[in-house]
Amino acid sequence: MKDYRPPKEKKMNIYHPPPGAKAYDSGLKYSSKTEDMNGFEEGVEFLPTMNAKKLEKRGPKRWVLVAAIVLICLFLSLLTGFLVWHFKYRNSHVEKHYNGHLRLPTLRFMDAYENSNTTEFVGLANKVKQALINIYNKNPDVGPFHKRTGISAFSEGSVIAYYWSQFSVPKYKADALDEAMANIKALNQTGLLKERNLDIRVESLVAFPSDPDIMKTSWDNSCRYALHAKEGVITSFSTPGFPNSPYPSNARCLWVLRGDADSVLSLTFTTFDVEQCHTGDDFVKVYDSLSPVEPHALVKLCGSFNPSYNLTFVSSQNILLVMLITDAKGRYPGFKAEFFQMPKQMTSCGGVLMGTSGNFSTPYYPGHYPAGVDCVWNIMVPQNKNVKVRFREFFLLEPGVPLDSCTKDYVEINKEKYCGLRQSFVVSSKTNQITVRFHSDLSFVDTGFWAEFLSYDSSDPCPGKFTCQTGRCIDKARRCDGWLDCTDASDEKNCNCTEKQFRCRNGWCKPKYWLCDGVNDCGDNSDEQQCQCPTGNFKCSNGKCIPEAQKCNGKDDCGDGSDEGDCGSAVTVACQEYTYKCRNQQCVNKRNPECDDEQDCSDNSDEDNCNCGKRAYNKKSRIVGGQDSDVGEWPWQVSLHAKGEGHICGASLISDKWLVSAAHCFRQEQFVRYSDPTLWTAYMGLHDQRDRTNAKVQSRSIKKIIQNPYFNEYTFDYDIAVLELSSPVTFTAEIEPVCLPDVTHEFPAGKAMWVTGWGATQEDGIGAMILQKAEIRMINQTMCNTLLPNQLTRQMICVGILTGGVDACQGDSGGPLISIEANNRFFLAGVVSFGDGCARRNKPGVYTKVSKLRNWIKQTTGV
Ligand code: 4AZ
Repeated sequence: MKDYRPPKEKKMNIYHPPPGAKAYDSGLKYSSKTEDMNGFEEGVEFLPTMNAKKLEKRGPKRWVLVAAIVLICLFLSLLTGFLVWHFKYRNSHVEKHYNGHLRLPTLRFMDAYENSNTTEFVGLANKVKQALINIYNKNPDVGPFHKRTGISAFSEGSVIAYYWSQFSVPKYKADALDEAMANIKALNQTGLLKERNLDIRVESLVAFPSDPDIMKTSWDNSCRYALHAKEGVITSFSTPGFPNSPYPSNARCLWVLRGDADSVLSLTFTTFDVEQCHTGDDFVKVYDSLSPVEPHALVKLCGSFNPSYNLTFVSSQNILLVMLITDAKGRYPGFKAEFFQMPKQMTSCGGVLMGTSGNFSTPYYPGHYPAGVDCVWNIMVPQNKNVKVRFREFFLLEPGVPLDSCTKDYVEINKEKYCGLRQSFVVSSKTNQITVRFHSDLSFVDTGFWAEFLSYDSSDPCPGKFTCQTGRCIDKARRCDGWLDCTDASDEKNCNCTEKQFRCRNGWCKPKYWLCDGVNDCGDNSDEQQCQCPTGNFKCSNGKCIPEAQKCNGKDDCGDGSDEGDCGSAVTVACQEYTYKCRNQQCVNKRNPECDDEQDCSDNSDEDNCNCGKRAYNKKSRIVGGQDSDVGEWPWQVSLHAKGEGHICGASLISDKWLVSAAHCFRQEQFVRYSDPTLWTAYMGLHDQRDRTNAKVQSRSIKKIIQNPYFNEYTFDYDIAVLELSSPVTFTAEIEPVCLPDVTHEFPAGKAMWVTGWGATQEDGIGAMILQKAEIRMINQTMCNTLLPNQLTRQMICVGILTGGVDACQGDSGGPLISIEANNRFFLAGVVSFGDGCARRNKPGVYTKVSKLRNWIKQTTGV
């Protein structure tokens, strides 16, 4: 290029071909003769004649050349675009996996089909594989993309073959493949297909897309087990290494369980402890099939269950598949399970029930009912009577089913369907007959129901009582008292309000002192409307109205801090009485920031010492009201025994060596010095008072009892004490500390809380043997003062169910009142202190307010 000189204006460089060379051909023809270039000869500069690489720089030939280059570039980019589209998008493939099964109606099952190493298995598997490929090849949306098919098992029912198929399909054809596989039956048009040269018939062919979680290829598939039940024998199996070492990580373990033809299997997990559902991806799934397909999944289990939780499942055929999927993290023991076979007829259910009363339940209750059953009970009571059915327990919950649709498992009576979890309810008939139908579909099962039927006199269904429209009988005094005692509210309809009541807009009568208490008692909120602040104002917790602009301005305009307590995300603000103080002395204006698993303080001190308030066992809290707890449900609960007297008070574990209880439990009495620590023994991990020697129980003597110095024996003000254990306890699944709320922690009125203890189960009654639990609600301080006049101090809260019937009682004192806070963490909101009797109407229990005494606990125990 060094010979090139820039061309002068309007002058052209002309290419001189070397002797014998052809003119440059760009598609347009140029003459190389200079005479053709009239008028352009002057000033023409020439490139060296021998430089064949030099191109003409000017003149029409150059434009043609440029156009040609542009066209070529355009063509090349189009080609590149097409190739990218073709290979990256149009031709990019996705892997698709399906599981399914089919029936071979002309064959008879033989034992050899149970073992995949036998020649019989291999021979039949090859035939079925080929039959499936033939079927796939009939559809252009399926056949061309088929990669692999395998037969995983055979079972009885003529012969049922379980298979999996893998496809590699261009992305844009994946939906068509899904659709074709969902209608795979249609490919097998006649429904009964005799495969040419294969000598087998295929029917009832189904395919389901595999769960992508299950299809990961990097699993260690080495744990596969095949077990066949023996007549009259219970067979046990467990996860590899159980209980001495954790189950393998990144594993997919399968247990194929079988029974003899015409039997069904009963499977029970006797111990179950895998990774918590919310922290990892480990789970166990049980299928009513030998294919791991969602439409035949009976249950998906994760976390841990205490031994008393019923984990029994019954198959609808003589097969079950148990699958354990584990991820890379976590070290958990796994499960131990047992199964046995029983005759299929035992699953039969329903029938005719006669008499004046009786009981009936879903098959295997309280074990889980089988999938795919239909039961019909025709109930008939004497001719001159009517009949009602009371469902005592009702658990028909299926994942993903809206409670108002009951599309899967349900009970049907008088054309109305019932499903989900329900508290005791009654359905009545206006004749002497009623028909109860129960249906379970092919997937996901629950424990079902147990119910009783009763005959009643149609002219007087509830002698001496009020009859709800649902058929339930309630005390006459409960009619028009403002409480909804009938589930359909029929006890509160058509009432004349008394002078102590006001009339809601919807016509209901409610006690006057419920007006403006912050709770929507009327249902239409009319009891709270006259007391609202004018628009543009904020209503403080103490009822005061302040301009909206003063909310979250860093100043306590309400006087109770309620305008500054909850201002969204934590922001460092000037410290006030109601703002949470971090260890670095900075304050944040987020409500209840401690141990909520979010960093709110810049030094993260709000999340320090948060090894508390979590329980190891899964808990499905299904019933409201006093009832038996499960083992490990309240792992901070402590039973305090006094020498020679047994259980006296409850307490809560707050660290490995400190307990919180009520000061009044340790009063100096004339003959017994309850303040003497040597009198007491604390039992941790206790469930049943009769079983204190259980290995899960840890007992300790008491080293120190510190009553709050302000405790008042007469008013029960400051009713709190801390107790030091003689030596620390070891935390286990049944023994864990509870979290303590910060001084600024707020528990709003109406919040549900749990109270637990071995106290009396009725006023003047005797203590419970099994730890009891009851769900109650926080009541606002104004209402508490109205209901328990002149009794409450600022160190007390009142909590209960004002209709009565649920409460703490004698022997529960000192025990925990628990609030479930952010991320399912359990906080000690109160200590059982006293009450006006037990479970009386309008007489909630009184509890020591722990948040108020948080600093004192810290000072005395360091916790
Ligand atoms: C008691 O005597 C007691 N209803 C505890 C709580 C209540 C009543 C009595 C609350 O230990």
